[in-house]
Amino acid sequence: MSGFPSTFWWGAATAAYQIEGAVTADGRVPSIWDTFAATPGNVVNGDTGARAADHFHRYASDVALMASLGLTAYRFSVAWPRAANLDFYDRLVDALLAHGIRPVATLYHFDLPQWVEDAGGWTNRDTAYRFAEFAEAVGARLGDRVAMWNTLNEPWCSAFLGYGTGVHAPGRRADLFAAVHHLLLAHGLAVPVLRAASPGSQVSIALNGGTVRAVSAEPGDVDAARRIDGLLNRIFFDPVLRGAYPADVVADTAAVTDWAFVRPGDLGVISAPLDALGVNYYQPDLVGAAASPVEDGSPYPTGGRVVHHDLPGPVTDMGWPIDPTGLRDMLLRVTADYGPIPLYVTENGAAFVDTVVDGRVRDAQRVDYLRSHLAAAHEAMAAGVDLRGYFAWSLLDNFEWALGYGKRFGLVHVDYRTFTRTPKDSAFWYRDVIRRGGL
Ligand code: GBH
Repeated sequence: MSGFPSTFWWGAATAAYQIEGAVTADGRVPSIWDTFAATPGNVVNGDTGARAADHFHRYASDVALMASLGLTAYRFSVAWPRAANLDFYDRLVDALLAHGIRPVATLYHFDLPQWVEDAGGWTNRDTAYRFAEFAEAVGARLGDRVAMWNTLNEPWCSAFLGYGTGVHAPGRRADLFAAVHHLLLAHGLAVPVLRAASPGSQVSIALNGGTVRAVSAEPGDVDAARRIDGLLNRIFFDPVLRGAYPADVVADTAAVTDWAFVRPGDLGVISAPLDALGVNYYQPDLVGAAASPVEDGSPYPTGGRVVHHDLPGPVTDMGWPIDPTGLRDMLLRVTADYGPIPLYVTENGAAFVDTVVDGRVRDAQRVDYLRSHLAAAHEAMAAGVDLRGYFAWSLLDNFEWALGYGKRFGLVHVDYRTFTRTPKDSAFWYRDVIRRGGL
């Protein structure tokens, strides 16, 4: 069926705190997720990342496993709390290159050092400058070998969940829009630093792209979709790619923030040209107007004017609807509104209840999910989207943040007592897709 270009990057993605464990090894300092997870009630079952998938000790066999699946790229994150000793990443990158796998490094995937949070975290402007220093240290150490950099992963989660709802670390209610701005400033400051340290590689950012749809064509519902699209997507895409915050978002949020933290020159820094753009896609969001103000528990400060509707049809173990047209539409929209720029799907995947039976995990639902989403990505390419690669989330079952180890996103099953890896049927299916160069 659908062939992909021979240059296409076939990848899988992970994040440091979700897989590494070894939280005190090599001088690693505590992160906000160590603190948050240690506080009862924050993470399901009291789970923490203390052992995770033990990848820190098992990286060599994990890289061999990636090679056996035929991956041509691997997206991992570098833990800022390990800044004092980056030896682990040095070994990881060398192992990847030895197996012909492109290293794609993300510099921030939710794991702020606790000492940075204690100084104000992302609500403090200084954090952006501390991040640029970290980027410089990582660039100096790995810049000769990393193929692509993502400055940040999903700053929406860091700001709206970390400083809004408090479902993510640090779980502190504060001016989440200050956090948005300082995250974006951190990104912008890191771009030239990484370019200087790593002239042969690409510099990018991984944003979550959620396709927001109105429940009807009624003006109130269309306006609800505009608000949520503004707060989920445009609040990040616009400053990074157009150098301005969307005027409607600034107006919509006037009751909760004055945006006084935006200083002259910041948007020029934030909109430093990129080589590529990463989009993480999981599910669409269906929204409409609220008849009377509602408190829906969503992370969006919309004054209760918006209702989030359930979509009909199947859902994953996260309760997220399965709709690959949302990925196609997101890629088309990003290209139309912000392109032309090379795109990568930096995360896409699904959690299901996976069990090992006679050494095998029959995750047919994940195969369907991945197949339909790759087909949707291919459709977007046929319509002119410059998509250069795809990273399945995730290589391994891992610590699913506030939901702990109960949600399994991996292509590879992890037994958390023995740390045994068992490639699921989806891993072998993905290997065959990569071998064929298409579906
Ligand atoms: C990603 O987050 C993370 O990068 C990754 O670490 C994580 O393991 C993976 O996905 C799976 O969760 O429903 O109102 O909250 C994705 C988180 C969830 C963020 C859906 C946007 C939609 C808005 N995304 N969310 S809302």
